Amino acid sequence: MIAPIWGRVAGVTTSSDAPFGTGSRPAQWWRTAVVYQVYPRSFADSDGDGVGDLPGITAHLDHLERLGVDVLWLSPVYRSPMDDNGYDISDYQDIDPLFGTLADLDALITGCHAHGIRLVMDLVVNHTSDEHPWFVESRDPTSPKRDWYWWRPPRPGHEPGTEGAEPTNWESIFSGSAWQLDEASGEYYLHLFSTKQPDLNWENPQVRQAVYAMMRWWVDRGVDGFRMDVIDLISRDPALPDGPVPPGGRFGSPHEAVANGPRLEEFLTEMNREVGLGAGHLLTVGEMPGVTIELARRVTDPRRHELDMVFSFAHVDLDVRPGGPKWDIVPLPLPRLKRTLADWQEGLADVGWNSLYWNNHDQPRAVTRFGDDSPEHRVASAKTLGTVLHLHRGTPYVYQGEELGMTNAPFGSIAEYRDIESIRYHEQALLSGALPDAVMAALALKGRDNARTPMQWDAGPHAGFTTGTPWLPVNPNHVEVNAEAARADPSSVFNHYRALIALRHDHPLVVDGRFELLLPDHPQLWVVVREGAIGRLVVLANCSSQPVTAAAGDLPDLAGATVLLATHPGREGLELLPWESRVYEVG
Ligand code: TEU
Repeated sequence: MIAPIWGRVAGVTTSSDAPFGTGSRPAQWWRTAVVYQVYPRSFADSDGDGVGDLPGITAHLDHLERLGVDVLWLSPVYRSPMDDNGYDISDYQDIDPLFGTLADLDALITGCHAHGIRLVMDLVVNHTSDEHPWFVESRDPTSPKRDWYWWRPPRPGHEPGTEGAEPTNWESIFSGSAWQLDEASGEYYLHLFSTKQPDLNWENPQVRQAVYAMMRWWVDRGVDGFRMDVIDLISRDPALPDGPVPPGGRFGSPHEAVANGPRLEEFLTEMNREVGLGAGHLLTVGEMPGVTIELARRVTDPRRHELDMVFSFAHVDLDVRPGGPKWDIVPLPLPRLKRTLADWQEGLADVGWNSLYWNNHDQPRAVTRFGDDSPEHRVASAKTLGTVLHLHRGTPYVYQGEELGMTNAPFGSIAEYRDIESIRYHEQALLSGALPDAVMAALALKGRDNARTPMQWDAGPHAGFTTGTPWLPVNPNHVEVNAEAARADPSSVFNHYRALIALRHDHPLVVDGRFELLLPDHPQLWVVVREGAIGRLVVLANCSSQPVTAAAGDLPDLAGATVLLATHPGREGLELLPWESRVYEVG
């Protein structure tokens, strides 16, 4: 593995064999790092029950080391009733038996560190499970924990349980009302996600202290940071105002009242201080579906001691009709995608830091969505998408299977879906009169199970993921698209990602070069320049399935430039094949 070049960025040298989490680390080590996300349920099953688990991950760390990634972000493995595959947590300080034990997690941390990889936990504290002891206690109106959640009486003048009696008109992100009536007390509780994910009340200082204590416990256990689930939702407008109702709709959007709320940054600063997140060796990344560039600049400004970086949704919301749900899909012209990423590059150029991602466990597969997953173009388009993203300035995130060019899944009927969001959307959309074919078409493009089919390890039964029956069927294309074949093939997507990651470790311009987007309106070409005192890199990419010829006058002078990485090695000239891309080093 290529040793990270911590010193080059921070101007400080450090011993790369110092134990993780101890000693002094240079500030902002994550600027040179690449993060790999593991969705444990779908990564590797060690015990044949059809569900991935912790020992399965530990057994595959060689795959991550070979790829060269620096950090593993682990989606939730905590105790959970699994209503939302672990994003509904009933015990923050234990592991769900489905995934293993605390001892298995300790073994994973040790194994990661032995492979030179840090481990970042998912932190889901906007809500708990309704089976968390805090919420169970909170159901009693006289309990001191009543105020730990958002309990409210019915709307004045309405009987509990009748239509319109919900305290606000808010729609849950998983469809239907965001309020659930508790028959025993006659009051409702708020759940922005499923009914089994009641929202915590961050206004209550005891809630915050309980969360910080839990986080300190994990840091003491040896984890290297946190990815914070929907952290932009933790502060609300205390008046809980109704949201605007779209024409013909029944519910209003809670967005204005709950996203980027008035105390968000106060809470983040407090968390940073109370947990010691600024100690230098930890990585924090906040998932923020509603974040703006302006807010991201503040939250990731190191002087404010909030977060290291955030996940913006700007580029993954572009194929949605403005203001509409994620299922209301519109075509996405390349210039809009380029412009959006460039706006974030420019917005955070002098202050703060970007995260870079195409994929995660909630998004469809990038090669299907932004590339071309046909047999002719799958490999080249997966490589080119990787090249373009990793040559932006920020910390890239690779989602399991992305490094193989895994594609969306060919689900046939709703019975094949397992994701609560997809199932609830299907049910609610049909109830409100949507055409079944349109609903299935939207699910095929955007359903989260596309990202959750099992990791494709080899061409054997169930792709080598399990010896049992997988909880979600493997994609039949695992016969060709799999890790074993990819590792052995020098021209695979895997080896291209490996080279991209090595380039980030080796080349200071990839980390810190000034970013410039050229030809912003070109419908096929994506051209990026990264420039610094030591020279410049030029990324020339054809992001289309047709050939294209670039005009020399439109590009920087490439005379004498060296090609550092290419989808089609050995080719020269300005005519690019479909999805061909090159990274040039100039001067
Ligand atoms: O997701 C938050 C979120 O708003 C979306 O990405 C969501 O998954 C949905 O697709 C929007 O339509 C986070 C987690 O990443 C997700 O897996 C959880 O289901 C959700 O929070 C609740 O914890």
